[in-house]
Amino acid sequence: MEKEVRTTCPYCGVGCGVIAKVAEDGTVSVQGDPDHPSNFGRLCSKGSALGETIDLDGRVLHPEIAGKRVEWDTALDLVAQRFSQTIVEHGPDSVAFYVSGQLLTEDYYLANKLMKGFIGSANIDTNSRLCMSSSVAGHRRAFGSDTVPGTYEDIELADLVILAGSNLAWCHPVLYQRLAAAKAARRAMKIVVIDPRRTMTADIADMHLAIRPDGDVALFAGLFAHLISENAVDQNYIAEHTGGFADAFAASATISFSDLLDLTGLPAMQLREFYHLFATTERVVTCYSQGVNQSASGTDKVNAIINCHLATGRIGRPGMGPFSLTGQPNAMGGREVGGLANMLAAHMDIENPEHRDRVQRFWTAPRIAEKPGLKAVDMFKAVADGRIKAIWIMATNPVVSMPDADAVEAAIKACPFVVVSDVLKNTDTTRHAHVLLPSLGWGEKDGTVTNSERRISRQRAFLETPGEARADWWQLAEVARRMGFYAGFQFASSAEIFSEHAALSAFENNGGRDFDIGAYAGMGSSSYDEFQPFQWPQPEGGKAIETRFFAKGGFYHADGKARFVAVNPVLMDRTDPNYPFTLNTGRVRDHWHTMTRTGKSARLSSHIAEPFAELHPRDAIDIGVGKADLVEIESPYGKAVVRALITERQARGSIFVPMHWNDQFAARGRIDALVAPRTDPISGQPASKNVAVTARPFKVARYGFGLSVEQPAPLDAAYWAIAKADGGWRMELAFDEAETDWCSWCRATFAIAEDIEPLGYADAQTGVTRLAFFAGDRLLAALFLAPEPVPVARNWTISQLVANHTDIRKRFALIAGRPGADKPDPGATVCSCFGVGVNQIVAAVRGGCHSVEAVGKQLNAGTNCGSCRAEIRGIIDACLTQAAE
Ligand SMILES: Nc1nc2c(c(=O)[nH]1)N[C@H]1C(S)=C(S)[C@@H](COP(=O)(O)OP(=O)(O)OC[C@H]3O[C@@H](n4cnc5c(=O)[nH]c(N)nc54)[C@H](O)[C@@H]3O)O[C@H]1N2
Ligand SMILES: Nc1nc2c(c(=O)[nH]1)N[C@H]1C(S)=C(S)[C@@H](COP(=O)(O)OP(=O)(O)OC[C@H]3O[C@@H](n4cnc5c(=O)[nH]c(N)nc54)[C@H](O)[C@@H]3O)O[C@H]1N2
Ligand code: SF4
Ligand SMILES: [Mo]
Repeated sequence: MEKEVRTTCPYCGVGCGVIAKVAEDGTVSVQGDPDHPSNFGRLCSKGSALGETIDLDGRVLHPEIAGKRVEWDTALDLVAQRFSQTIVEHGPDSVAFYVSGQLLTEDYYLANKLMKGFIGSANIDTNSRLCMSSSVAGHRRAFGSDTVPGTYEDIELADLVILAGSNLAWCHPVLYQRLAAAKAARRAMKIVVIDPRRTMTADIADMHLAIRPDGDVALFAGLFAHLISENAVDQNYIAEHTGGFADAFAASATISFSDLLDLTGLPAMQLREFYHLFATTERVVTCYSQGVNQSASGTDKVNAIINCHLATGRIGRPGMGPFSLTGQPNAMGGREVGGLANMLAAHMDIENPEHRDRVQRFWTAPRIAEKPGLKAVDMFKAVADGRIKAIWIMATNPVVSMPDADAVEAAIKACPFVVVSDVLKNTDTTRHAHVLLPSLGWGEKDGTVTNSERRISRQRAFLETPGEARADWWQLAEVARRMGFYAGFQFASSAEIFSEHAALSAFENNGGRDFDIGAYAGMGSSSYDEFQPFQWPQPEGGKAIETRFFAKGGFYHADGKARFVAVNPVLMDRTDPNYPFTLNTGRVRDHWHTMTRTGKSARLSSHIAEPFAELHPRDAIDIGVGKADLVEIESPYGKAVVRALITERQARGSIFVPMHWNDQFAARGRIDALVAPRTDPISGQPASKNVAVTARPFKVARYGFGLSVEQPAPLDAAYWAIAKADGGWRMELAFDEAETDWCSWCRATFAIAEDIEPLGYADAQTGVTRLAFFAGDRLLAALFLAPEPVPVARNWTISQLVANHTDIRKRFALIAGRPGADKPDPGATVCSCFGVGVNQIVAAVRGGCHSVEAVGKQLNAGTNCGSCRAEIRGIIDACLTQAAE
């Protein structure tokens, strides 16, 4: 019988409800949960493709020591023994956990409890350091607590929505859909996007402020001064509920207007217009994400934004407030359990002796960490210099995602004892594990996550446990008990852990701490099963549900008041002529982080199939890089080689490269190898969006494009990037040598038997070589080579992996690299849900479909998850502009 389970999407912090259906034959389909208050049934391209990422390909299914399968007991005993021994010999600070906002709250709670209460060190940090820590620090400075005051509904209710450093259309697509729907229904709503790049998100904006990298502090400090000079502030709110106004004003008032223009790089008219719009609109929500957080001035950016909301009293009321968009599915849950090295559990402070005492008593813990532990960048430095001698990495891939990634890899390699808990066997990080522990993945594990609007939802298991994989919390509890900590770690289920976590949130709270879910303390497993999504706080005793904070003050500093923060608008100068460009890094629509999951889906891999660098056309000319050439980017820390994507959307002097590609999917696409380990002085968050680099053409003798039904052997090429395709694999290639025995190269790479003769040709004059290998009526592999980027129609060629080739003409069409006239090439995928390509959309526009809706009607494109609607609108605009010219 078919099974239907309500769960939560494991990707972004929007936290969409998902209904997973498991058919009798075991196939899984997913749809948006119409009753979930985050998405009301919507899903984006990644959420819709969840069913394609849960196969067991590449999974680690048994514990391993030094790459050899062992029993769980052996692995757990070794982990406990090595951690205990290291602590005895070198003290509690000689060990560390590096965890993740993709852990469930229950896993996270136990990791933090074990390290801070039982091992007695605070050396537990998380990838949220790279993601949210500037927001946490900014909130704590302003509010006295890490509180997100608003709700998603505010974004729909606002008359002005500011998206600062957020590519909402690609990174929080369902929130973007909610925003787009609200704007369509209420034309008066204005949207302002602040981003150095013109992203897809900018396409629905009334105003795009193409700010200079890191000009945000100046922009919002200038706005703060403007609000005061225009008397657009709320004097009562300031007087009753805040402190520090005079100092903050003094700091902002010193910036002259010409300095503002210089620091923000914006035209005077635009700056004035934006300031006027903010000053004259009551309902304003300012959403911000990594363009704000991932900066050497990240915490000041957050406070510069909050200052403007506090000054106008626009906080905690419907349609108003600063809104930090969280990235990972459980970034917020991690903050609740105190997963950062400078926090204590349940939003308590490690520096506060009363808080430490309270947590220790609640846990009846033998000790409690006395001081903050090492933040991610410093943690890996301590691994490198030997201060940390044993590390446990869980649900994160630091060799790809940490700044100065090559140094992080070297540190992990040199560390005497490395434990990694992951779902995959081969990642850039797992390959250095002494002990590799197989974890349960999405659909197999049970627990809770908290989204950006403080809403806690259940992730539920609907798949069989594969092999011997076990929940992360189970692994932690087993190790804790083996280290001798029996009493604190006797949990039989995630429900029991959640119940303890809820009880701690209420313990001696009495309204003194924002995070209180006491209503869920002591919850049994059946209520946990029934659990409906809810927003905190939910104190014990069933008090009225309060969904927003701070409309009437009530901040968490000792005096109950918020603080204005005097911020410091400084820019990082590009003083080194050897590294004249600003490298900006971030995300693409259909990939998730280090691609360990989205890389499994052919559909998701078809939107963008290789790492790229967005370059401004004039910069491309200056450095001599042509369309689709390869470009080498270099910083003092490392090098990468990616495809040039020349576009006016990019600002001059900036280069954008996605963070996703790694050693599994590209020869040199791991961009964090170039990112300097430069951090915000308050939050310790790395500045991954503003890195000094240089760029030059990557000269090759031959460009190539390959297809293969089987996964190829490690690619012997100067450049390669590989992606899943329907029916096999696709790869972009480049070679140093012009002439080689390409046939032998294919045989070795694609494991082609000697008795299979290639079809194709090699033209010495043009340097073009084309080879294809068939078995029966099936294509096995093909290789296309040219002295310039290979001009074959990618999507059509890839479709030949699953085509029948009995007809010899079809084989020749493949060699030609283009379809016959009867089968037009769909072009690069735009809509991954329905596999609709750019050429099809252009044809529909030329045929009279002049709106996204009309294109949707004809081709279905954009009618499922809607993530590509901005791109479709862009294609329509481009076609219509072209037609008008
Ligand atoms: N498709 C997809 N979605 C995701 C993820 C994913 O991997 N893939 N990851 C999730 C996670 S963990 C996170 S944290 C979020 C991140 O979500 P976002 O923060 O929206 O994504 P990013 O692409 O990292 O960066 C956002 C934008 O900041 C801009 N920016 C760079 N420098 C500056 C600056 O100085 N000022 C301003 N104002 N803007 C600047 C960049 O050009 C970029 O367009 O996405 C989540 N959602
Ligand atoms: N240059 C640059 N670097 C960045 C960023 C950027 O914008 N630019 N963004 C930063 C941000 S915001 C983030 S959030 C990080 C993300 O970076 P990471 O956290 O390193 O990226 P993921 O690929 O999500 O890694 C998750 C790992 O956990 C495994 N996994 C999946 N499910 C489970 C599970 O249930 N249990 C366990 N134990 N393992 C599991 C996956 O296979 C994968 O190996 O990257 C940061 N790095
Ligand atoms: S917006 Fe997309 S990725 Fe984010 S939670 Fe919803 S379905 Fe998942
Ligand atoms: Mo993130």
